[in-house]
Amino acid sequence: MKVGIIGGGQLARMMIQASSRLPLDTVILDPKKNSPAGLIGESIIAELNDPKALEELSNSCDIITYELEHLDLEILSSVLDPKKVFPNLKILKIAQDRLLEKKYINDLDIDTANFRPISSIEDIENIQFDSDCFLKLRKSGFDGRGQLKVNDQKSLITGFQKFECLPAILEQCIEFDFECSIIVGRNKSDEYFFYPMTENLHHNGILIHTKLLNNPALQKQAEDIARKIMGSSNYIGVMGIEFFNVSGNLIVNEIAPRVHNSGHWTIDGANCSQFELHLRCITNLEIPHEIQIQDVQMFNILGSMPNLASLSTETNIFIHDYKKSPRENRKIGHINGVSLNNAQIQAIKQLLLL
Ligand code: AIR
Repeated sequence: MKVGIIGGGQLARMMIQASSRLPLDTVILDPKKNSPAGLIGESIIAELNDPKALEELSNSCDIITYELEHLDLEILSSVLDPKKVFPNLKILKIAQDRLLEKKYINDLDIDTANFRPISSIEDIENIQFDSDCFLKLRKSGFDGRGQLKVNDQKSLITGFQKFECLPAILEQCIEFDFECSIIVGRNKSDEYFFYPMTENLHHNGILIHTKLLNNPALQKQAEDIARKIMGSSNYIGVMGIEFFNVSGNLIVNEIAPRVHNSGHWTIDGANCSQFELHLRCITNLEIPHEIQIQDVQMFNILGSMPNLASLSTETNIFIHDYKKSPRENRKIGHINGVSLNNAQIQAIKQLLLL
């Protein structure tokens, strides 16, 4: 069986690495020859919205998946056989657009931050501010891109103009205790695999650290929410759901219809990584019925690769280098640490300037 992956970034790279344990071949589509995934696997080199290349991918693969959501849905729908695409294109459409996403979630009786659409300067005229808000582009923003904090009409208008008056939402800032997430897999037989939740620390909207949360009440809430979202959308594959914890109540921040950065710890801390689980779910390979977890933490490496030689001989520390060129705040690798002692945590933080 062959799986085609649209996108050749680190997420595709880690899927290819996981596929070596499975009876599967993979091919990626990416415009760059030396993309993180292209460096280790077969690739078709073309733009992600090139209909001919997508057709080639579709014809040569049994199953198609994607590792980023900002794709041209019209082209995908016209070229790909929907029976081969997982997660389905309906949930991709929802997850691509913050307005559709929030409405979908609220319609399932799941809480999100309060929001309103902003499509023109006129939409801003009657807005009264009683708390800080985020102006967020409906489409194409991630890792803190396409969002701005605003607290009055003037800053909102300036922000909207800075975003070239593209469709956006205005979202109320949530006073949360901490941010957390769950990674879940669902297969074609409606079987679920839930990883334990993690608490996530962000800096400027970019994830820098995850550690296991270990909170049964929140875990139960998160699993119920995941079942509602994934069941109602007939979701097949792995999904990441990000939450704000507000006094023990989970509020959904956003969903990712793919493997997720806050699940990278599963490579070294679980019996089945999120990448392997995703491949198993979409290709109908059996998924594990038991979960074995280690006490693991993940630290993102942003910008450029520091000299990590001092960590590389530690047997409980695993360095993952995506082989990307350096760029400010770019996710270029991560470190997983199993049962780290305090000295090791300090050493990692120092090297990563956290
Ligand atoms: N990605 C996809 N959505 C969010 C993220 N972080 C991953 C995918 C994608 C890569 O980040 O693997 O290909 C793009 O990273 P960059 O640094 O090239 O922008």
